[in-house]
Amino acid sequence: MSLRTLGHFIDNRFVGDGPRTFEKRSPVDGRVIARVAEAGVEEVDAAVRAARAALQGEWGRLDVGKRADLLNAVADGINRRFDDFLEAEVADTGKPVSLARHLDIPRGAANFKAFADTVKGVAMEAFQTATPDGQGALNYAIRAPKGVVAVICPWNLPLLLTTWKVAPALACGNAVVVKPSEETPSTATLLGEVMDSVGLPKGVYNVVHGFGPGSAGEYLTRHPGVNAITFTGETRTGTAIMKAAADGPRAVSFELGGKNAGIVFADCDMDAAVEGIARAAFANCGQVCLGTERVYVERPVFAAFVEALKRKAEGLRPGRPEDAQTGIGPLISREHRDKVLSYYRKAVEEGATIVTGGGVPDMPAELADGAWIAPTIWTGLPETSAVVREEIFGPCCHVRPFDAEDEVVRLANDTPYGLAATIWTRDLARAHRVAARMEAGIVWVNAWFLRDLRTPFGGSKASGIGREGGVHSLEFYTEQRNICIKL
Ligand code: NAD
Ligand code: 6OH
Repeated sequence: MSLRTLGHFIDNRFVGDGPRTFEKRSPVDGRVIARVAEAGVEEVDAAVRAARAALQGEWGRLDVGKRADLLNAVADGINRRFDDFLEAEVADTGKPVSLARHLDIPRGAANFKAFADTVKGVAMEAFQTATPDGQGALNYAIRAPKGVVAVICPWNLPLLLTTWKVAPALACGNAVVVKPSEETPSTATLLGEVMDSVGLPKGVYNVVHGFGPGSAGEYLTRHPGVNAITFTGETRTGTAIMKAAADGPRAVSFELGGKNAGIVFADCDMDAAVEGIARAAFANCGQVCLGTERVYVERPVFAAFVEALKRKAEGLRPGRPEDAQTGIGPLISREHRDKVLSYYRKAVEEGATIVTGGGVPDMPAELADGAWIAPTIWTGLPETSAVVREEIFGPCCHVRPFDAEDEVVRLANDTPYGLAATIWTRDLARAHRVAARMEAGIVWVNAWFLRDLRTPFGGSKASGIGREGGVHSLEFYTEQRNICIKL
């Protein structure tokens, strides 16, 4: 593939032939695949001003039905250019084509359809109020957009997570400035072409490229013209962004890190549990915030479970994304691999038994500069070890036996995070009981990553602030204005 040049998308035009650019490398073989413009203060300011102007123009007057029509047109536009999105997402991330074809790109389109539907059916709150003259008053609350929304995105599911925030923001009538991850600049940029082609008014959707601190991310979150910030990424970054949002202050919606538990009871459908935990631990090379890096298995089935999970891990063939035999792609970058490998070393220092993996697989010479890593399973670590407590964000998990329900609930909840949990059992009463006791924003029973876009999504504890999804997104992307009419 030829070297791509990616500019910012501001006021429905691509800009960015300035002096500041950075290189995007392929995670598969380390080749430079794109040269990307890096936004400075001026470009970020231009994007925020374009968004503000859009709110004051035609977009600000468009009724909800027309906005919903445009969102549906964006979804159709993504589907029309499905192969372009697929190619761009796979090039940036190195993930298997089969995964992006079934998850990332369809969810990009589905997010727009879902929020087009949601916003059309939103009801108003109204009260009849008694007054001393007996005539009464009518109170009702309308929803207005928050204004200019900054959307800061990570690299693991780029289109899926960007559109998960852009779609409700636009459905509610906001204008957005998106800052994609420096690792995955392509699909948000391509989305600009779709937005323009379906007639989205100028300045409603803007994209600025760059890094976090001292770059586009920080400039955007500090910009006083931004009314609200929605962010998906690491908890530590969320803390930095919240400090920036304190000036104003501006509202934040945060989807942050996780260290999610998988709980396998002895009465489960074992094949389904092994399959489900394997996906939760290794899909997208373990780079899913909802993934399972801590697995607790009831003692009678512990040995059999570990053995079956090992076979699954060893069956995942690393390879080129387009190869149908490929079961696992590389990590996003060599830098991220250094971080994951530091945990692989730490596990050994902390006394883990390595069931499988633990290092870097042998790859053919042409892929040797990629960010390849072996899916890894450990046992035998204390709950206090860094590997069991900290989010690694790689294809790995620690498996530990348990004996009692209360014990496993305590173990699963003993974490600063609270994003997700997955429970495997055939006992319905136990499923409800244990699910309700999980300190997590989403709990799956006999499933993982099964999503209904109308449900509230977000994290407890250090895993986030707020809930998005369906009507819950309205709480963040709109502000209610109460109107009191004396009758
Ligand atoms: P990250 O926090 O390093 O970066 C996310 C984005 O923030 C990037 O665009 C980055 O450039 C930007 N950024 C970094 N520092 C910034 C700053 N000071 N100000 C403004 N912007 C800044 O996260 P990542 O490494 O891209 O993604 C992996 C992390 O995201 C993991 O922790 C994962 O759990 C989390 N994640 C959470 C969810 C969820 O729904 N809870 C979903 C996906 C990923
Ligand atoms: C994290 O890596 C995955 C997040 C998923 C969603 O936000 C979603 O809407 O499915």
